[in-house]
Amino acid sequence: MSSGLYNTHKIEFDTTLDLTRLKPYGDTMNDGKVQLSFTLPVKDDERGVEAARQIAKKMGLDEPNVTYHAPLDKEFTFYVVYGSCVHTVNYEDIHVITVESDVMSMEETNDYIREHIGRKVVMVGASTGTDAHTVGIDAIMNRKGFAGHYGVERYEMIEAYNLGSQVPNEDFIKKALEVNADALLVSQTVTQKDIHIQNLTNLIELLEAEGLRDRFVVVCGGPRITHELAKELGFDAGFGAGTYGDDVASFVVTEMVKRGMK
Ligand code: B12
Repeated sequence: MSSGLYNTHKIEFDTTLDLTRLKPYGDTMNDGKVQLSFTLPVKDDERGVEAARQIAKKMGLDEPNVTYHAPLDKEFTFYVVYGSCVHTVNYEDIHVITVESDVMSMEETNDYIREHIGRKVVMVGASTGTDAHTVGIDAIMNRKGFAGHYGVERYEMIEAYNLGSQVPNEDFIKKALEVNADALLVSQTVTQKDIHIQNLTNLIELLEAEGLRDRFVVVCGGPRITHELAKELGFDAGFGAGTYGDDVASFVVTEMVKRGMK
């Protein structure tokens, strides 16, 4: 409807939240708005922009708009595309496997260890195989910790050994035996060509071959690690992005008590 000079016609948006047909949210419910960035191995010109637009459309973005493009070098261009995702998922049908343990503070974990285990818990951690990334394992282990959460080295009742990066699985196990470890903490960041799966599987196979698997609580973590994947590979737990030392410490000590490890 219009009145006078100005058009006061009100656009009606569908604002109903239907969790069986969940879509990204931009400004209004169900608008499906997303922003996507990628690189194409072509030069930065109008033809490349059209290619980026068509690729976004094929990915399920309605009315894709290339809002930014910049050359990375002569034959590679970076694009940012904005558009409305046409796909939906049924949120009601989604079930994920997550680590089920209450997260305790550092003080609570120390008290729990004193009361239920009665000695220091020994943890050995490393970024194993060829993986050179140390920031993740440091976030979990270093005294200063990460984002205001202390790492396990700071816990009075935990004796922690951080072996750093590129530690072969054989050396990792050797050190764990040498210090009589209770828990192994493995970090894996690089997932190209599924190298993390090969490396994590190899660790479990080595432990099983030596009859050592049940001697340790074995957990892994990294940006592309899920609890479900970790369980599938034979680990006790897996932790992804946003994990803190307290999540890991709480899991390890409660798991030890559950398994009667003294
Ligand atoms: C810093 C960095 C590097 C540094 C590492 C320095 C160092 N000392 O760690 C350097 C420059 C050496 C590097 C090298 C490489 N990198 Co790099 N790197 C990164 C970068 C920018 C940040 C990673 C990081 O520090 N994150 C911060 C930490 C805190 O997060 P996090 O690791 O996820 O850790 C958290 C959780 O995952 C979890 N967690 C992690 N570990 C553990 C362990 C346990 C036991 C538990 C419970 C939890 C847990 O808790 C942590 C805290 O919440 C990422 C890109 C990015 N922005 O993420 C790329 C990235 C990880 N690198 C990448 C690549 C490809 C490489 C190289 C292969 C590049 C090359 N071609 O040479 C090499 C790898 C060499 C090798 N042999 O490993 C890719 C990996 C792609 C993939 N999926 O495989 C990324 C994603 C970049 C990209 N977009 O391509 N890299």
